[in-house]
Amino acid sequence: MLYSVRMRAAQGGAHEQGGTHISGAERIVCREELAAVTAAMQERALTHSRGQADFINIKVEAIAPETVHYLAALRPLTRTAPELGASRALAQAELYQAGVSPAASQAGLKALAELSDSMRGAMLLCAQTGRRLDGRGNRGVRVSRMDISEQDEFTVWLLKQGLSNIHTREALVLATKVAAAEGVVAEVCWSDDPDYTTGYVASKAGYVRLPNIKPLGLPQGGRVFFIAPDSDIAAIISYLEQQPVLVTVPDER
Ligand code: WAQ
Ligand code: MG
Repeated sequence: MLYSVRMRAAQGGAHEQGGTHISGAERIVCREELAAVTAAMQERALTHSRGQADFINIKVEAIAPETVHYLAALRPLTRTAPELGASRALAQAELYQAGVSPAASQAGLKALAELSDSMRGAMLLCAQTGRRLDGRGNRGVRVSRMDISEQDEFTVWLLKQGLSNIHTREALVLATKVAAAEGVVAEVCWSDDPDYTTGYVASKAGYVRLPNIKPLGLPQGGRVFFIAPDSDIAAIISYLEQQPVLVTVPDER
């Protein structure tokens, strides 16, 4: 049996009582790893750069191994712009390439830039009009039940590309699951960790890292998933929240 382990932590009370989102994490592990993984999640919530959590929710649920979808990781690429404006322009260009209209990508970047408090989930916007589709308000849609299939092999693969940090590792897993959803055109993200200023645009075509997309010290970040017109929103949300996914190292070409 495998276990989905999900953590969300807030400060000033639980999320549903208006607390500020501090940290979240999603893993899929075997029985032997459970104790260590839940302990590490608690520690992460209590020592986070966004502040010390006073509410931590850790949920453990068994997953039948045969329900897991295996997906090859998106290939990462880095496009470095010298400052925020140029980096966001690159984000817009990448989103356009992926099939997001200029109006929709503008609406998405504006929605992220204007967040006063970080959400614990993502906003779903129409890739054509930029209209919000998920109706989840400040909560957003939290992608869950995903992890790396073979941790050590994945580490080696990332290192070969000069990538080693935990942000990239976790974001690649999430972006790979999201990009594989039927109806998802692209994603844009930057971290809510004040000390992490690299974001990305991801689509079925790949994962483009974008350094300098936010100012250093800013605790606001978020995610926008752009959805093709006429998609089944309930089915997309159900896949994002429920479908177990393990991400594998892509075959060498
Ligand atoms: N599902 C949906 N949205 C999420 C999830 C999730 N599981 N986890 C985080 N978010 C949203 C939420 O609004 C957070 O406030 C926001 O994303 C940022 O989350 O390769 O660290 O975990 O170097 O702070 C990009 C890495 C790192 C780029 C992004 O995001 C690279 C990052 P964070
Ligand atoms: Mg964060």
